[in-house]
Amino acid sequence: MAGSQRSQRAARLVFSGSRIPADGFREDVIAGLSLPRKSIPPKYFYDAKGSRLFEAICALREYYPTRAELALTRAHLAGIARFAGRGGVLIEYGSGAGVKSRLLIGALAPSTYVPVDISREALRAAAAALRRRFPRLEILAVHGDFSRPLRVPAAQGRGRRVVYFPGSTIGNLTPAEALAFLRRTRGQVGARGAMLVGVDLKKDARVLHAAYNDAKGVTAAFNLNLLNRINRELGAGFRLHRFAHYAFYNPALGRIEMHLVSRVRQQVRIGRRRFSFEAGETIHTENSYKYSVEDFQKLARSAGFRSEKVWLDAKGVFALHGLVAR
Ligand code: AVJ
Repeated sequence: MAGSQRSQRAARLVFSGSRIPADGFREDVIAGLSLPRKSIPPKYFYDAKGSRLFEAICALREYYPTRAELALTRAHLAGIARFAGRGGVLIEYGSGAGVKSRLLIGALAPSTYVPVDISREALRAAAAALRRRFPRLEILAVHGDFSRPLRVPAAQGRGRRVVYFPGSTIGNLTPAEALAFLRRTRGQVGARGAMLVGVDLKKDARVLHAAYNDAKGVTAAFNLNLLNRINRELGAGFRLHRFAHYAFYNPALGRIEMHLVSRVRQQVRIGRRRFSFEAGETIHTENSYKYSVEDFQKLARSAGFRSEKVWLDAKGVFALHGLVAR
């Protein structure tokens, strides 16, 4: 049986060949704040505190995607496993805390699991927990940024490569970026490969608005924590009470936009540089695109995939697409 040949060694923590994620932080922040419309990439939300705040968002009453995706994964686990096949190599992008990963690993029994995450802390904790739960599973943890080309270490395990990309993280990319990302992934899994992508669906703007403007202010804290991180890691002088969380649904572009709005006209120092803000000027910190089933199928098709299966939760708010190479 394949299981007896599985590696017995402890979970390895392999660092990807791409740049370590935090390397570009200073350059990206300075470049983003120098633009006529200021912006900072959302991947920088996830320092240790940001990762904890994101976990808290996932538990909020208003934030439906996490629960919906977990429910649909539980409900359709056997079908998902039939689609993906057993005993292959399971690669997960943005693995985070990994509740769904556990379900999937249990059902797919991959020979090798390759979690890729930008948060070193989250990755370490998740790899250690999985190690205890699945002692015979080979785990190749990759600390890296999946939004850029990434070298995934050669797995011991043979068999089909399946990329798991849950959480609607793909919504952080513009459709053009998502297309390029899917194409690259298509190249990575090969002609026999597959992909499982979690995608948040378009829906009533009030539901979307509430999900990104929760009553407890956790999403606001998550957004503002970016300024804290810049202060701490880049020696900046952002005063957090001078900025406000601002999130809204942009129906023309089919996306939630998150911004930090300057409450006053002000200057902020980062190291020896100064950046000016008008009152009401914003830093665009995140997009979260929403796709209808058909929209996403079209995108996948242009990227060289065929959407073979689509699973929805009972309320019809979230989709999991099973893509195969075409
Ligand atoms: C992790 C990108 C899927 O866009 O809903 C949650 C991040 N931002 N609340 C999302 C997020 C504000 C989340 N993703």
